[in-house]
Amino acid sequence: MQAMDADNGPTNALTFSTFNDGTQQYFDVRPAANNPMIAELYTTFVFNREALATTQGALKFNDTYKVPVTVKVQDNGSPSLSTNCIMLVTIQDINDSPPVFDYTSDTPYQTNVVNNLTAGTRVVRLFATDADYGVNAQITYSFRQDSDPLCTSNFAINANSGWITMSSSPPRVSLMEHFNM
Ligand SMILES: [Ca+2]
Ligand SMILES: [Ca+2]
Repeated sequence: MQAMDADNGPTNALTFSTFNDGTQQYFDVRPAANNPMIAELYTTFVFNREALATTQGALKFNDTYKVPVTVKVQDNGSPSLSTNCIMLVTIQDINDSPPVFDYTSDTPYQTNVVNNLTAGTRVVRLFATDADYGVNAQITYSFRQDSDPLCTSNFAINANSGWITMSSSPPRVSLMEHFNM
């Protein structure tokens, strides 16, 4: 950011600082090496988008988080005059959260099918969530490549919805089969 001071002489020496409004702890402002009228804003904190809901001072706009920071610029005159500038720093997402299924080891997905189900019959729906944002949170469902061939020959999975359906009619499964998908 750049500031100007209409005065001349030594009073146009400017000092930049972060304003003490709660988020100053995350930022540091320093004059540019070759121009004292320009200040550069640095972070002193490792932001984590998934933790911003509990980060002091972070503001949520739809699914985007912004952190306000107020920079104060003051001259060297007497009395010293100053101006504040409020900026909103958008915290962008990185893909650091894997999708997670909504089951636990105590409550695995399980369902029973009978031999006379027709192709297309819905069997069970998988559901996963991803704490990231945008494309980083888009989920595609598929069977593992090393899935039991009996599984992949009898069931289909919808990549978008997570629904597993019967894919063959008549089914080629025994009533007692168990599948790991
Ligand atoms: Ca992710
Ligand atoms: Ca993330």
